[in-house]
Amino acid sequence: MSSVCVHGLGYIGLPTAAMLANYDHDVYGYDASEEVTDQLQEGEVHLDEPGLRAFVTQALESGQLEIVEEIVRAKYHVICVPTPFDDETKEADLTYVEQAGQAILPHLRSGDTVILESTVPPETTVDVLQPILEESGLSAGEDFALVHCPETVLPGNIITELQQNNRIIGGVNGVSTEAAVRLYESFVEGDIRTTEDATTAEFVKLIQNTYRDTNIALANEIARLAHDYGIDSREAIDLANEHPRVDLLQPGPGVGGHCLPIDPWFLGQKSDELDLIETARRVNDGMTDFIIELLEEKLAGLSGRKIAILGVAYKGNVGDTRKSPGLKLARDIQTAVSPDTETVVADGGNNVNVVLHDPHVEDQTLQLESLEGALAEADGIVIATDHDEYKNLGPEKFKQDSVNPVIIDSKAILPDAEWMDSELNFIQI
Ligand code: SAJ
Repeated sequence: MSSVCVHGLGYIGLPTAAMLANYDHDVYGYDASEEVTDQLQEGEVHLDEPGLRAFVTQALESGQLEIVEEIVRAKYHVICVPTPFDDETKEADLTYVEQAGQAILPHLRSGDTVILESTVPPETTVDVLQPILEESGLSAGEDFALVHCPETVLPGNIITELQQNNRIIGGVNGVSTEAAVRLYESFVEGDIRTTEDATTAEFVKLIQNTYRDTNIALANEIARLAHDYGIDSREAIDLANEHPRVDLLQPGPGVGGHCLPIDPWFLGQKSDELDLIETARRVNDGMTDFIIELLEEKLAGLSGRKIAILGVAYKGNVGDTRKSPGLKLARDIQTAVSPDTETVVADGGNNVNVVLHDPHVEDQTLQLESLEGALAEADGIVIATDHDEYKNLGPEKFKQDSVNPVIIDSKAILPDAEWMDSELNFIQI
């Protein structure tokens, strides 16, 4: 068993640290945030992910996982820091990767292995991290191993996928790759595929998420086409997927989270070749406009209306609102009615009153309403996230005394037959 220092204790770093600890490695978890460090030292888990609390508690209580306030010397350093994205420049901000490299520098010894798991633009491992680590006087691939091993876990199912997914490991040379394989094979049950090139591993991760984003864009365009032909897009997609070589994903209010809406742009960091990929991004971002068009058409304008958005997490059963389609919809509705509005407000101060509900999100700044409060007197209701809590809502919950609301089920989670039969103004996209 090895000593491992995990840098960054977010959605990837924390479960990875706990996994390694639960497989008997001596793990030191470091996070630059004092708040996160304090909470974890007290045994509190700050992330909403099924099973994570018990998993981390087990690792902490066994003594195999220690939350540290400073980086320590370790045989393996695993970097799981965020790589924020600038919406304006469409560039990755690699500051946290650079800081992690600087923090490892004084502790790096011959024979150690540094693994970058954060999603990064191609060539980051060799162009950004390697020069920083080589300030130590040691050479990557000769004195220490340097590797990119992209994380591939799905939020909502992280612990299972950490173990069961196949992994891709790309070292700067064969020796580096092998050093990382030794660590991952201690807990990964899926196949471990290797490449002796960190840039290929970075590229593969990005094209996986780009494939999914582009596939969803096609589904979203199909939904718009189906609407024009008066067809049920979900039924059409289901039937199309009967073909053995067709596998379309599902339409929705857009694509959120910190991965799919961002990673495609990383591919363009040092290339001008984005075309279809860029169009797919635009199609997905345009789904909020499509929903607004539907609302405007059905309500004869949005001015003076109350619109309830159910679900501001970026997807079902998680509490993460990063790049949430529901929040984008709220902002876009307000901008459509009052173009000067900059922030989401739930007080009806503008010409349209947008109210938000989400049973998984805890963000106080969003002024979330209770479900009853959100639905009361609403002229338009949009289901923007497929939380389980919304799946069993019956038409009677939406019936109002004074208004006949338009209900847009953008995730197709309500049983449409029952809803179509109700007298409500119901649209599924
Ligand atoms: N979505 C659709 N239609 C679909 C599927 C998803 O509109 O048919 C939307 C979701 O509602 C959500 C967005 O796409 O807004 C992204 O959700 P997701 O479940 O597709 O993916 P993420 O962002 O939670 O996780 C992805 C995964 N990548 C792939 O499946 C290729 C995960 O395995 C990665 O580890 C993760 O990105 C990451 O960290 O990169």
